[in-house]
Amino acid sequence: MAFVQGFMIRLTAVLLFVQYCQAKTVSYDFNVTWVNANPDGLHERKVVGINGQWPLPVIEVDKGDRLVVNMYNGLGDTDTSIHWHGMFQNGTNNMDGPSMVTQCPVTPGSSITYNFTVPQNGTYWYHCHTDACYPDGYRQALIVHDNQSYFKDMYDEELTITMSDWYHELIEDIPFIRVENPTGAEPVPDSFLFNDTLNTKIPVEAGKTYLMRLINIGAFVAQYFYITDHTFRIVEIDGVYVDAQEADTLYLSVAQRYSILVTMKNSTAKNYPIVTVADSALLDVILPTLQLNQTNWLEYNSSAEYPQAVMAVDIASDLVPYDDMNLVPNDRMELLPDPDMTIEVDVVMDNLDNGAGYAFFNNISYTRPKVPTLYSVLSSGEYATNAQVYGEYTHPFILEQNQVIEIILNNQDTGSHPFHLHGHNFQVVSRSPPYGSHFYDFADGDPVAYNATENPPSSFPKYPARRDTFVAPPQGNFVIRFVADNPGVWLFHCHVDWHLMQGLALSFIEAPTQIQQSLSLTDSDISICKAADTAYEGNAAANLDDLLDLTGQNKQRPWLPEGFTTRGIVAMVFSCLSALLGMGFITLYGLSDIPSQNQQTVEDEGGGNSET
Ligand SMILES: *[C@@H]1O[C@H](CO)[C@@H](O)[C@H](O)[C@H]1NC(C)=O
Ligand SMILES: *[C@@H]1O[C@H](CO)[C@@H](O)[C@H](O)[C@H]1NC(C)=O
Ligand SMILES: *[C@@H]1O[C@H](CO)[C@@H](O)[C@H](O)[C@H]1NC(C)=O
Ligand SMILES: *[C@@H]1O[C@H](CO)[C@@H](O)[C@H](O)[C@H]1NC(C)=O
Ligand SMILES: *[C@@H]1O[C@H](CO)[C@@H](O)[C@H](O)[C@H]1NC(C)=O
Ligand SMILES: *[C@@H]1O[C@H](CO)[C@@H](O)[C@H](O)[C@H]1NC(C)=O
Ligand SMILES: *[C@@H]1O[C@H](CO)[C@@H](O)[C@H](O)[C@H]1NC(C)=O
Ligand SMILES: *[C@@H]1O[C@H](CO)[C@@H](O)[C@H](O)[C@H]1NC(C)=O
Ligand SMILES: *[C@@H]1O[C@H](CO)[C@@H](O)[C@H](O)[C@H]1NC(C)=O
Ligand SMILES: *[C@@H]1O[C@H](CO)[C@@H](O)[C@H](O)[C@H]1NC(C)=O
Ligand SMILES: *[C@@H]1O[C@H](CO)[C@@H](O)[C@H](O)[C@H]1NC(C)=O
Ligand SMILES: [Cu+2]
Repeated sequence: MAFVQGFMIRLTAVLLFVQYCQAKTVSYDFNVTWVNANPDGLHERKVVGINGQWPLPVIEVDKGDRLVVNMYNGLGDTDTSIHWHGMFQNGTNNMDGPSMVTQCPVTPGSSITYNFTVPQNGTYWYHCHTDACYPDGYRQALIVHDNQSYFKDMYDEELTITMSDWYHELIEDIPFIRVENPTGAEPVPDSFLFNDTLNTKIPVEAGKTYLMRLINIGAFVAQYFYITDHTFRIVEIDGVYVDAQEADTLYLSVAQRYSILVTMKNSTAKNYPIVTVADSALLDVILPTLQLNQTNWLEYNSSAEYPQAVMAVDIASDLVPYDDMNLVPNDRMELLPDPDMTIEVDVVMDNLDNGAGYAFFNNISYTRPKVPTLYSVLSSGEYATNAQVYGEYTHPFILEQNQVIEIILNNQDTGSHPFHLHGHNFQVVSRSPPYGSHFYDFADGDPVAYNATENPPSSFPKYPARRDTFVAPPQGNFVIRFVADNPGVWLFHCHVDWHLMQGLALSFIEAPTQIQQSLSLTDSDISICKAADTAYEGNAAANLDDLLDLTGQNKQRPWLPEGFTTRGIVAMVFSCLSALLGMGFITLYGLSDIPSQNQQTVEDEGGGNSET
């Protein structure tokens, strides 16, 4: 036995060594420019292309490779950056991509080189992380192949499939944060794409098993996924291998990934619909022209017909997706111990003094600092462990290295929100029960905050599912845990881009002293900042002389005076605008889910907030 064990250890070491030797560098040159595309066949528009192409290139690497992407911003009019969604960037926090968090925005005419190793496996994606730029097409799959996965012998071929919502207008041309939309109703997409197009026929061979990597690269809307008359096995979520689990329907919020094994039938007589259905519960208004469901096909036989999916009569009760809480990571990582630090946040949608709708963790709507937060860490010496340096409006939390962190999130909003943590995946230890007849449906009632008494640790899963994006149910709550074992500045935010725009984000400053020991500003970082006319030293207010003086920091707008309510603003706006025919539609989609309140309204106050 001892001999065998010793041999196995040596063999493993050799294999690891061989693997290490084989790790290669995969390089891409990205010249980012505007190109035209018409993916839904309804409307040609300007999209962000790479090297003159759109859809963008799928990045493919093997586990352990180094990925180098030289990006040139040839957009002419728009700043940009790339986030590698799900990549831990362990030791390379400066490669994470969000502007004003770990780098300055890359202005037109500037370049940046992203350069990091990929020790993870699985299905990821990359997307722009500067302002709201990825819905304009700047997003695509990033696949890490792993020929040592436990399911490597269980499939014949791999397929990568993205799904997304799609707008016909440039994001900057879609009105959103403004007094005419006080409830913050999200703009409704014009269509839903399947792998950046529609009516896709995927040729398959009878009897074969495919590993399908599914990624929702959308900006807002979650989607159901199923294949008529086929079940499948879930083997990966967000880069984490899970024990194969039979399922027939999935729910993918934006930014979530699932890998599934689908075994084909033996008969080539028919083609079968692959169906995606947009979660209409998220939409305030559904125009009759909006096609929520899409039929694509497993093509067994190109001379057979391509049947349209027969949709469930009642989507809410007939489409029951697999609950990701029940998945067990294949590595059997156990529930983390009781947390060293617990952060409890409420998700709130409310108005600020301009009457527009914003999003808050507790009472803070994330507002970008004057210096990228990572650069504040690097330039603040021993003050780096003082949260004050990072300004109130980046909503900073200082984490000590290797602490177990717990986030308790209470969603006071009537919509669901998919939360994403950079630099980590997290254990999903609790989530409030589903509401209504349907998984993420909202049933009338009051928000339910997490109650630790009712959820003792003994009720937590022994091997909790881990992922990097998880959905908070409407008016419900969730609890997640992770270990602060990755020094860096990491954003935790809602992945609905509209909500991020509204400020639904907070910052973790994880092990700042260790960050200072491993990273420093490079000449290239500095020249990117200079081109962007952005400070790269000092606190959130760009003050290097007095790191605790935040005078001049960017702030969220002031609160409305006491007594003003959303309902009041709606009433006011409506009375102002009812005179202006033609603006009706934009206004109306903002009016559809006004919470009823019995408080004073703007009208009761007999006055209005200024900016109308
Ligand atoms: C990027 O592409 C544009 C349009 O094709 C071209 O004019 C420009 O020279 C390219 N820039 C670089 C750095 O490759
Ligand atoms: C497994 O992948 C590595 C690269 O990560 C490659 O070098 C090796 O040849 C692959 N092995 C097999 C058996 O395909
Ligand atoms: C990427 O980083 C590695 C390690 O720091 C370095 O050796 C290599 O030269 C870098 N490559 C590029 C293209 O910058
Ligand atoms: C989806 O699109 C990507 C990018 O165009 C392509 O590489 C991939 O093969 C497509 N997937 C399928 C199943 O056709
Ligand atoms: C990555 O793959 C290896 C085997 O190829 C496995 O041991 C490891 O647990 C995987 N990582 C995750 C996060 O699933
Ligand atoms: C297809 O045929 C194989 C080999 O005969 C058999 O093992 C398998 O169960 C069949 N699959 C289905 C879905 O009937
Ligand atoms: C393909 O479908 C056609 C039309 O239904 C049918 O006549 C043909 O036999 C099928 N071919 C195979 C190989 O199953
Ligand atoms: C798909 O959804 C549209 C509404 O978006 C509906 O009119 C249509 O009947 C649905 N298609 C099927 C096949 O159910
Ligand atoms: C948030 O609440 C805290 C505690 O009540 C208060 O000190 C702080 O000023 C508030 N911040 C904002 C932006 O309202
Ligand atoms: C939490 O649940 C316990 C047990 O049901 C109950 O006694 C307590 O009042 C609850 N706490 C809150 C704040 O609702
Ligand atoms: C980062 O690397 C450190 C040191 O190798 C390791 O202990 C830690 O687990 C890693 N963290 C993540 C999130 O990969
Ligand atoms: Cu959200």
